[in-house]
Amino acid sequence: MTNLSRRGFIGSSGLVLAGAAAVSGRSAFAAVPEAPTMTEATTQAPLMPTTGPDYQPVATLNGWSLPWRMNGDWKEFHLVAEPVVREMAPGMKANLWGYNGQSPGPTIEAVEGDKVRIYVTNKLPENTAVHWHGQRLPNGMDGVGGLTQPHIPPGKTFVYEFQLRRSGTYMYHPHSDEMVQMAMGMMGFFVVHPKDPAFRRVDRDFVFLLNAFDIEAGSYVPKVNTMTDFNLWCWNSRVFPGIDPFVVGKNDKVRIRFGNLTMTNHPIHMHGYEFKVSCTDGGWVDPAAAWDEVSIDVAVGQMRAFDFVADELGDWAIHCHKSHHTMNAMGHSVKTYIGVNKKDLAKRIAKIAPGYMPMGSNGMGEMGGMEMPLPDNTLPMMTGFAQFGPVEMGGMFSVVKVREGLAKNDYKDPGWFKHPEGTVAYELKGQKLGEAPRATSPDSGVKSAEWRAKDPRKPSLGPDGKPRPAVKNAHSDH
Ligand SMILES: [Cu+2]
Repeated sequence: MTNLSRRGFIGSSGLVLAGAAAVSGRSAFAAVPEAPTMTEATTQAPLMPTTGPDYQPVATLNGWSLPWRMNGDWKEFHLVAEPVVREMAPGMKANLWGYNGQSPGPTIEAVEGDKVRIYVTNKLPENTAVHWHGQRLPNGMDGVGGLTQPHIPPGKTFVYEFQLRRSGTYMYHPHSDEMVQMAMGMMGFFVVHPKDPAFRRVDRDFVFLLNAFDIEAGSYVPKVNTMTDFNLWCWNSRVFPGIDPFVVGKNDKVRIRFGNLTMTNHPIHMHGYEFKVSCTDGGWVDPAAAWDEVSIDVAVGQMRAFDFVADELGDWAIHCHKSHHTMNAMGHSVKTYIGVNKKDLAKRIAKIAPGYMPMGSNGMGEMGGMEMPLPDNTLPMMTGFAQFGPVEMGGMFSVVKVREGLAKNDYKDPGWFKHPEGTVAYELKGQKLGEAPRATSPDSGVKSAEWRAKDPRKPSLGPDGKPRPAVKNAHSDH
């Protein structure tokens, strides 16, 4: 018997269980542990260790960690693969597939050396299997449907048993109709804490998975066959402004870990600090081998963890540096109109297509502060308001909020940063600028292009006044 279960046995809960078993005549433990479910999409308080070596539990961004039970010297978890409704940001919900009520599934946390038994119940309408990405384990526990085990049919429960040989940063995801099941949101984080509580220890440890969905405006189900042109770029199936902030105390040692289960790479950039990559899904990085970065690219199927000491107070942006990934539900075929005088054009197009709104002539920034009519269950392309106005971001964006005097494990949003006086960029007033000659903008004298609005319902006429033959390629008239 391990130290942990002995402690449980002499505790009061152990006595209650023993008593219940005596009365019912059943084993102290039901054959399959309970499968808890989560109904909220907000970051839940970390799950403190109650048995075994001490460790700093992780905070799963807009997620939670899966409770377990000890059964002898086995740590037992129960995952349920099932359809879920996930709020992706206030104002938009999606019908996804996930585990235990949410997408992604709960984070599994355990300790190096633990023997884990993971029950997986399939409540999906099709087969599944779970692969434990990055783990050293017996081949038959690797979770590749057809290759290392039979697929788990709907309604059935399979059991995975293995010992956690290495501490580190891992994930789990289906290896059965993988493209569809990951496009539907099935995935979860798996953290193995070091046996030595002091090893690479930090004060705050955040985890999230990068995922992407293609959900048409006004609809709820992702298009699972999309390969690259996704319109919702997510951290843990959430988009900004729905992604919770990373709340840290001043001088905390902080670790941020993420894994990429999208179809493209993501250069994750954090403002305000340089950091060092401390861990990948292959294991810990020797500190002597790490160099300072402010952006770290995470390729498809990879995981990265970086560490820094939070010694600069403030609200520091953290985001994917691909600027199309900090947008929500945008149409990529929108034309660029910067510099075009289209006041008149918009009016003419609106006659044919009511509600038409062209991209701004001065850029798209003006859309961040605009209230546009949108279909139900559709998020604005870029929003999120902070203390100085619209942030003009969506998708893979959040804020690292570094504050003084936070209690340990207090992850409550502290609000916006109170900048010390004289430390915010300010408008120059009361002075005349010396002006050198500038290039003229299209609105200042250059002849505007001639625009015509064409009604697609009417045939276009050739120079002879007769309808032109139908054109196959819809792009040929641009
Ligand atoms: Cu990205």
